[in-house]
Amino acid sequence: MWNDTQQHHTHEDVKRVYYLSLEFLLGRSLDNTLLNMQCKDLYRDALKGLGFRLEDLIEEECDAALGNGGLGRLAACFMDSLASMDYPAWGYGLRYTYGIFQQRIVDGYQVEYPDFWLNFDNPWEFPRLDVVYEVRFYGSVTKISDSKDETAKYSWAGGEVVQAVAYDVPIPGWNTKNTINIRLWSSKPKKKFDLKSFNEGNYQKSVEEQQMAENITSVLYPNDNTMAGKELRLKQQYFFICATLKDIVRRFKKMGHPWKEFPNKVAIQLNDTHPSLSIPELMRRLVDIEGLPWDEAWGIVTRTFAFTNHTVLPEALEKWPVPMMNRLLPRHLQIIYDINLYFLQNVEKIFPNDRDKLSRMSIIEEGYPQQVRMANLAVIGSHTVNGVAEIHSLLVKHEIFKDFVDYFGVLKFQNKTNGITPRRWLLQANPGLSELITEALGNDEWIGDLSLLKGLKKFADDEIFQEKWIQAKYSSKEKLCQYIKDVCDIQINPDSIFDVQVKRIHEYKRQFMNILAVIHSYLQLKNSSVEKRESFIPRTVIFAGKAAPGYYIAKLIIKLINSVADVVNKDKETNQFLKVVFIPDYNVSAAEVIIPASDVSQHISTAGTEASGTSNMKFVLNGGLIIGTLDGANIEIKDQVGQENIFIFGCQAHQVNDIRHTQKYRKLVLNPYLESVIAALKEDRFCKWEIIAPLIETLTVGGDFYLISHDFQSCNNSLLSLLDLEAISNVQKSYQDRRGWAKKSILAAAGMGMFSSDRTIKEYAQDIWKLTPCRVP
Ligand code: GL9
Repeated sequence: MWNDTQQHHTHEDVKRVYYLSLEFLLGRSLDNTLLNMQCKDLYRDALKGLGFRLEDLIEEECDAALGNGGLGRLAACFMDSLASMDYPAWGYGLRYTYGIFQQRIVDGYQVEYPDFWLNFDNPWEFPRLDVVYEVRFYGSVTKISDSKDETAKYSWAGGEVVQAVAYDVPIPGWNTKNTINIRLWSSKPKKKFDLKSFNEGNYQKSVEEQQMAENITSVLYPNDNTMAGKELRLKQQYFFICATLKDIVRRFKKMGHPWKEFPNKVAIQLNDTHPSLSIPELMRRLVDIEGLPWDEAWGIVTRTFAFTNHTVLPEALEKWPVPMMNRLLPRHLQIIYDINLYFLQNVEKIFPNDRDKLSRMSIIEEGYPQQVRMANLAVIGSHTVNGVAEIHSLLVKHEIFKDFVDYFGVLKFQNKTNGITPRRWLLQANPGLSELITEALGNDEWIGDLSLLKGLKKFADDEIFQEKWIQAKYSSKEKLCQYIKDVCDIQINPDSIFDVQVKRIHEYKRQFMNILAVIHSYLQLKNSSVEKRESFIPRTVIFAGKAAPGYYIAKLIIKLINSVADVVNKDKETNQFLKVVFIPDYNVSAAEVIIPASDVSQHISTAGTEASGTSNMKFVLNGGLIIGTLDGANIEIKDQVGQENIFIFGCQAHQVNDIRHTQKYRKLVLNPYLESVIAALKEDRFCKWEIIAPLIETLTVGGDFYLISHDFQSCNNSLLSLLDLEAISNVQKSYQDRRGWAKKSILAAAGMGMFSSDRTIKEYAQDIWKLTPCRVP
């Protein structure tokens, strides 16, 4: 089917979309593949005949963890949707030898271990030793014709040359033959061994060169929402897009179309700025190698590329020092200068005498050293720019790319709210709930059309259905209990409220605020009488997530969570009411166990900082309710599920600047509850004060940039509305609440139709790629 798909697309000579991403966070493939190919039962029986259990075999597989978090997982969900909806699509990425590091917790601290996921080979990849391209770095540029600048010819030669070898990963769609391809590049030395150097006694140098080539794809940079700035990272980016474009161009040329047809046959989506060197690279291919005039080439380039921005955090916007790029990619830097020159000349015509505007819009940022702004390059070289949720796309238009909106017009800037694939995140992760939904709706068409979930609304008050719904949730909770027992050796109570926050650890995501609120709850419990405690609904607060290895404050947040967990879990007076768990090594497979089990989950970033979030969608789809801020896709989720089925708190994005300003110019007064929490920390009640003092100082010294103090009160209130110490004091009341809760949970899940990545992909295909499905007969 994999081959048939390619042959059919070639035969039909269709337009293809290429999704270029430095990250694909695929997780495991076996279960998902069996479900998508609708042969899981058959396979289970066959295995049984051989004496194996499918469930055991599934657990043997390593996660393919070639991504950091949301951005890489989004790419994986998009591949599933592209395949399932019969789009002619390819994913392109890198085959890192080491994926995202494995996290262990030692003495409460994160320790990183290499993720050597290929140790026992990867049965899902097919090495394509016949698909190999050379990639050049460094070297020099010579002018090879004397004509005027615009038609001058240049050649780039010398330097180092390495090879890119293709590894193909099949992505079968659900309920279709369409099986698309993710092509991942692995770097290899060009010549096996430099015998000349060796004979000259330069053994060390020849081995080093081999090493250098293999280094390029050896490790995924483990940063979330920050840029690495290392030369090796820039090498990875160029290595990736050079091989990818050669492959795309080769496939196009095989069909024998004239160059002007390129944008009608090829759409390239840039997943963030990471692959945006593609823009000068395609220019180089067209002008230097294919001999097209500059303007014609630029027309082709700008009708081919589209760019997705995934964050507004300034520390994530990629910039490369001009001297570094000049050394590594001398011809590309020249091309970037030319693109910039022609662009700024045009801007100047429309906005004369606005030097500030020109300097903001320039691809080159002045300074020592000068820097290449990759976001400006991506905007200028693309026909469409999109954000990933409504609020984020507004910030993209009105703040980060405001000048470009003035110049290009607003139509170039779109929104494509993220989505998740219901195949992995409901059908696979939650078979119990899936079966119940299929039974209630009368068929399984919801798997391919998630909007059909709205049919569950009519069961929201149905007592029998509610009971089944609660049972499905309960058995997911029992599974998570077992998982936590296995990996953390902590016994938790499946009847307690599971309150979950799992995502990369980051100040803007405010796990810190969550754990401070947990301390507050604990102190309240400690100060309550025994009778009062009895009326407290038990709660288990579950954290998981990795911190970037160089992110000191994020690592302290992990230490604080574990320190609080140690004390709270051991406290015999309170531990039947409150427990805290930090699950180590959060990854896709852990998410598949954790997400179906949550009663509530926290998505509590400072308003205006989380572009979208996608786990928020996964939790609600699995019948969990959100405690969240008005940020990212939370806002659209609230609109879809109704505000009575989501717990919203905290300030709004448009208020953030004023609050920061006020805090700066009047002395910041911390919330009194927060003061008492800090007082307890100063008494060393959880860990030594010296250890976490630098973390607490982000509230008091730096000016509480993420507004934890400001939002703390309302954060606690939203928790208290769930956990009010006075509330729900008898069995009958809690039983009533149980039904009320089930109703909210059903209605929330029923409202999640629009968050299928099928919907997202359909919008990209129609509005950006101009791509039509092509079904394999
Ligand atoms: C992110 C945003 O932070 C998320 O809010 C968004 O949901 C995803 C997908 O659009 O993109 N941008 C980003 O750099 N990361 C995101 O998750 N970080 C990682 O993927 C590690």
